[in-house]
Amino acid sequence: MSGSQVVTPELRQWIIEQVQAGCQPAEVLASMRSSGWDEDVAIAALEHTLQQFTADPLRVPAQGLALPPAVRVPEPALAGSPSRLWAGDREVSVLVMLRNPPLVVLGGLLSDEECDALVAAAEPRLARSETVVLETGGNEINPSRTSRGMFFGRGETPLCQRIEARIAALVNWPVVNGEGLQVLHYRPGAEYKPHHDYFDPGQPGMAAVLRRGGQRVATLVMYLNTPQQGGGTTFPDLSLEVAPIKGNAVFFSYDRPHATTRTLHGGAPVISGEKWVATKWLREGEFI
Ligand code: PD2
Ligand code: ZN
Repeated sequence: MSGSQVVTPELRQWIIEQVQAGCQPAEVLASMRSSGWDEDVAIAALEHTLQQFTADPLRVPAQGLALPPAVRVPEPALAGSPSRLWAGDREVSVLVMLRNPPLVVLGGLLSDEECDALVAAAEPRLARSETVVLETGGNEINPSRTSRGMFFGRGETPLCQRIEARIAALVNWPVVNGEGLQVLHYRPGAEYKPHHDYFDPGQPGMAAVLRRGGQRVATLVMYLNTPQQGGGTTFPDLSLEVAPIKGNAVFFSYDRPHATTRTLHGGAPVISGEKWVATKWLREGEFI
């Protein structure tokens, strides 16, 4: 409980040492949260300690401590805690809802036939998944991501169009702000280690990525099959794991490209069976 947590001089010294060693304040906050510190107490301790620390002109400058500004994000109409949401052409169940970060687990977003059709269309086009290279903005194979995947162009097929329109209606965000659907396939042992989906704006290669519609502001992971064991979507900062169930999905948004959004997430290793997902990323503006 926050009432019993006391910020000692030793803790302040530890915070300063972490920052001097090159840790970002958000990383220090995440360490404090994972060792049991109440979030409000940890933020207050960080702010107070770093304000005092950076006020000393002989020490590190205060730059880099400010958060990027918050932006508007897509959001399903969850006011009044509905158990079902209208998604333009079908109703979807609300299975779990979190306010901070905004996260909702949805039941029945896709039909079995839609899941199977997406898998069938994607399978011949799969290649080892890549991630964005921060320095250049290009793509590369990354050992932390051992799935195979492919991208559909936005609106590439009538099925893509139907799903994109459904998502747009569900989260109140224009179709044109969406990237094309990405389909991923994981075999036993394959995983996607925890990461953020937003782009780090401080990295040089990001200017080119951000020109195509600005930041990512939300993610929808749709499960196209039900693996026998493993393959959940994990949220380490929330101690949450979403079970991959065919036709269901998890949606979450992040209003700034910063770890304080607590949207760190990963695809846990598949233990047995295989896993298929489709990911939809939503941008601030029109994705071109
Ligand atoms: O496959 C997943 O569960 C998963 C987990 C984390 C997918 C993504 N991230 C992604 O495509 O960004
Ligand atoms: Zn992700």
